[in-house]
Amino acid sequence: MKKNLDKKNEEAQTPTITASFDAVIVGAGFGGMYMLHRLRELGLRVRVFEAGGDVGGTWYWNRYPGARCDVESMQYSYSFSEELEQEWEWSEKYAPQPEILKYAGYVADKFRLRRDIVFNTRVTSAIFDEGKNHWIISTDANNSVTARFCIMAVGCLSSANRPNFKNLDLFKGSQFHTGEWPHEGVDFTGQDVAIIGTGSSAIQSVPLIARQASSLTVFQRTANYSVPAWNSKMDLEYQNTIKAGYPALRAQARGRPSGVMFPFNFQPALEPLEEERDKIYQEFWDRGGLPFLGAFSDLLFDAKANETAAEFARNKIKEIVKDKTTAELLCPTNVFGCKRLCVDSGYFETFNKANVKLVDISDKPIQEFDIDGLVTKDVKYKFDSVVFATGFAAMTGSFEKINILGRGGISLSKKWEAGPRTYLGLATSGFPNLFMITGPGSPSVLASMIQSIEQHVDWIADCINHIVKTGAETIEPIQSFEDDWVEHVTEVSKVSLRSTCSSWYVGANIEGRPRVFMPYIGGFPVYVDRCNDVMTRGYEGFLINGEEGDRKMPQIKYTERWRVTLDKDVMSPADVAARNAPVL
Ligand code: N01
Repeated sequence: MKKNLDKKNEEAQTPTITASFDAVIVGAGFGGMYMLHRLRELGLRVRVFEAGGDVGGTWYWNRYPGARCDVESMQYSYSFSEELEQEWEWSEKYAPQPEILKYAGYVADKFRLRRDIVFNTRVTSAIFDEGKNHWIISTDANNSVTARFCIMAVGCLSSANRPNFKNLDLFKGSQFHTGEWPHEGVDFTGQDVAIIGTGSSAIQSVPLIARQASSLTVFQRTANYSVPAWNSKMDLEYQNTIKAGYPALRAQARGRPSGVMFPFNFQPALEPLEEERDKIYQEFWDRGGLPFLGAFSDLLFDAKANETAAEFARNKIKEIVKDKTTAELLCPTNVFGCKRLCVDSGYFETFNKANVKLVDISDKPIQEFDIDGLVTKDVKYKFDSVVFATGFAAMTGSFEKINILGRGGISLSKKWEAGPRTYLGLATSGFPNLFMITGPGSPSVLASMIQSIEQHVDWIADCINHIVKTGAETIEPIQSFEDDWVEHVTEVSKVSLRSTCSSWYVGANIEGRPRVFMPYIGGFPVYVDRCNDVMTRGYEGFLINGEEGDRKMPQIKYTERWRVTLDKDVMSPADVAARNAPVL
């Protein structure tokens, strides 16, 4: 067996090289697109490989009915080009998936990105050649190229989780995963449909599928909190006001732990009396969406404070859902906002429809599928189609799909077996010249994604430019700095209630994965400050050409715009951790 494996590795390490580049980028979502733009500006020869048929990444694949962004459109957009900011017009407060995809296409056209992107091509391996200090990148098109730098822009939520249900192959109906939705759409008219999962994807798609299907059965393992989006057509006056002051808005957003600007109440939740507190909750509920978490300062730090928000949200569900048993089952019992808070348009209301049924599988899991449906402990359900809204192998899943081998042939999957280990979520020791955009250990999914992406890309572009300009060959994190960062990421996560439940943030949505809090929860500006310091100190914590010290001061070009001022009015988990004190 070992012999076979050795042979396989040998074959993998001697591919025929068809081209050489300065940099290869894996993925043409918002991260890969912007990385390409920056590296081309620096005069590098770059090639992007993308598994999908066009740009857009997560927005290319997630085409399920109702898919839309949960960050307001005016903030969920690139900020690097003022011209782009000014000319693009969003049609709704929260943009729907087709419009975000159109935006990605528009950016690709405007900056002529597609000419350096190879579509419909999945990278299968990236192997570091220590003799030549370059990466050999192979694809499923039987093609291998080399590159000095390899940048993983593979996304945080891109590897669909399809639970291994017994006998699923026997099922003769249609199967869909929300994260890999057919491009031609799906017509459920006249069908009995099942949906498994009640996370954001289900919460967005359930109301629309219920409008079409004859019947919809929702299989719920864990109830989820959701705040209404109150989505609306874009108010032109609002859009113009934002466009007139975009730099100020972006700067304010960068100062916030979440990287998003929204009203925030500095008061602790237990300070006002119940009646006054509920009035404040109602105000934030009426604004809708994720900003509800800003109703009080300590909702994600103090369990008692959190329970007041949880109770408010549960009461809303009970007000909306007419059937008492269904309403009770839909009421979550875990910490409010611990799993990613969902944002909906009529999710709970949908359970008042005669054709929609909720099945609680929390203690009666799905046992198996059969030819025309599925079986739980004691009930058999029949349906024509099943929708898996079962989420993703978050943060690390897309890395695991690629055979990434660093120094000494060490595999990244092996190195990350007990949880991802990175320095700042940007790079990992033993893998020289390999960068990741919004990798585990960076704020990524806990901040506005495009903002997180832009900050990483600018930092990586400046770093690569420095290596190239100084004539150095390699850069990679120092093990001890990486270890300290991993420890810090874990320590900071403990001050937040978000670390307390079985969410995809900790990998607990999938059986057998290590339980590690993966994104950096210390706050976007705190993190950005750290990245800036590392750069200003000549890439502190990195080995350059295998050596520490004797730093040449870097020329900082793109990272300059990320010199943020921490918004001291808003509670940052890193601040809290540093003070080692509970929040008021
Ligand atoms: O995935 P999820 P998602 N048997 O992991 C259940 C982003 N996003 O695709 O909670 C039965 O949240 C699982 O149950 P449990 C956003 O960041 C954004 O909905 O693990 N059930 C859960 O209910 C979001 O958080 C938008 O007990 C099983 C569901 O499947 C992230 O993507 C829109 C199961 C999965 O929920 C992921 O959201 C959509 C099993 N074996 C997504 N396995 C925006 O608005 C899993 N489940 C931008």
